[in-house]
Amino acid sequence: PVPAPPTTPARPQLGLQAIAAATALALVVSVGVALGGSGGAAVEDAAGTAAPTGQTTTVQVDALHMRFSPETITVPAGNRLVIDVTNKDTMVHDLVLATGQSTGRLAPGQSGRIEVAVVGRSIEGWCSIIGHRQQGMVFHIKTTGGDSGGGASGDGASGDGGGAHAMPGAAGQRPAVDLMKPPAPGFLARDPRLAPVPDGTVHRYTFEVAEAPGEIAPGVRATRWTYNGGTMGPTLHGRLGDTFEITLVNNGTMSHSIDFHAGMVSPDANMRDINPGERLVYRFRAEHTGIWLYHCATAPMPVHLAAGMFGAVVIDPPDLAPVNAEYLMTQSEWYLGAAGGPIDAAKVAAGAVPDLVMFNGYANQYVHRPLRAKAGDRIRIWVLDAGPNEPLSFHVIGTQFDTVYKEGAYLLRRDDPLRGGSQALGLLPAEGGFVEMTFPEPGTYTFLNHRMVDGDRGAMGKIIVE
Ligand SMILES: [Cu+2]
Repeated sequence: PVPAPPTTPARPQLGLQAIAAATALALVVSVGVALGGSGGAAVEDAAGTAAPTGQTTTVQVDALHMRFSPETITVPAGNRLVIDVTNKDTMVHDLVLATGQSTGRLAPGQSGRIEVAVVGRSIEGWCSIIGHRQQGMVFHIKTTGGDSGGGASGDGASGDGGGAHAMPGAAGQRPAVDLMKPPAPGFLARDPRLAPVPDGTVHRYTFEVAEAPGEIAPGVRATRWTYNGGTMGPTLHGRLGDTFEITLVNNGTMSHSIDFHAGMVSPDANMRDINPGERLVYRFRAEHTGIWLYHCATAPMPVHLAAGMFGAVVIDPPDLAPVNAEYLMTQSEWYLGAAGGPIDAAKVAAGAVPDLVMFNGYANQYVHRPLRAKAGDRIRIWVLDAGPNEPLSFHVIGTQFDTVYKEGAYLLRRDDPLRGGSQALGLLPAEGGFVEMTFPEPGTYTFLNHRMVDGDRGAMGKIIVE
């Protein structure tokens, strides 16, 4: 007998799940054949316990911008259903139902039809092109006046399309947040420009800690823990040798603190937890140039940081080249808890996949409120990865960096004799630097975390060049 190959403890379990899934699939297929039986693709019965009414409901559904519109339709139980789908998008889509019917692939401009004999229960649908369902191309059929429970959902998910799902894209369901939704018309993005160094060599600030409600993505509100009210604290900007004096005031309901990487001080007193109603003065001198993280250092640290208690200190290197504009992008993550509530500390502790990855405290804010430049402009973008967990590979589509500065040193300079160029500034949590670039011609240049799943979770923005 052949000895069993060594396996990790997880593998047999995965194998069993796979077998179970295959068995379940085989069952569904055989039931489908038995019920459908008309020679074509297997079609599952959708009638449930509803008696046929003899009526037909016809709906028009458009596929556009990676969405079905309308996304949810309601059909009187017992009616026949005809769905006419028109692909108004610029790419190929289809609509398949959990019961087995499909429009087939639809080229842009093409239409297709699905007919359901009798609808008696909820049915889920989606676009079957790989990745589209995870991007949010889902479709819900609901019934009135009949057995609307326990629908054909395809993967055991609930038929309640309005609910938030914890894991984006898990089991092909709509992500917890719809990042394709625009923010409200009055939405103001955080100013992405780095303000100039203020006068003087001593910079005094008061940071008030408060737990405050706010928006972190279009339509997504949460209770952030903040320095001065924002998802990210104020940006401090100074020169080598400057002194910073920050008075931290705890107006929150729990202990908080602050840790400035930009200074060298004993953590014991300066970074201590202060309780609600207390204050402390934190003083440091800028001994080294660069972009530095500050964050709350109260346990559990990743929770306090991700909840909004972080920011940037920029200490200019002495010989910075002139540029047309200077920006700052700080990446952080959010782990959604209850609607409007605080961050989910259990997700953070588990190292879960973040629900949102954002620049300057709001997912995709510069997609909706782009930066602007002119062809030929030279810009500098300071970049900081606040984390707490995700790395950042900062890339701008359509241009190259001719100057890269990371963690206190130039990796590349504009007059590089080898004509070297750079495509991404790679940063681990708490690392920072800047990149400089020019724009060859007018267009829309997207900047993003080229760890693309994080770009797709909101670490993205646009620069419109005229
Ligand atoms: Cu804190």
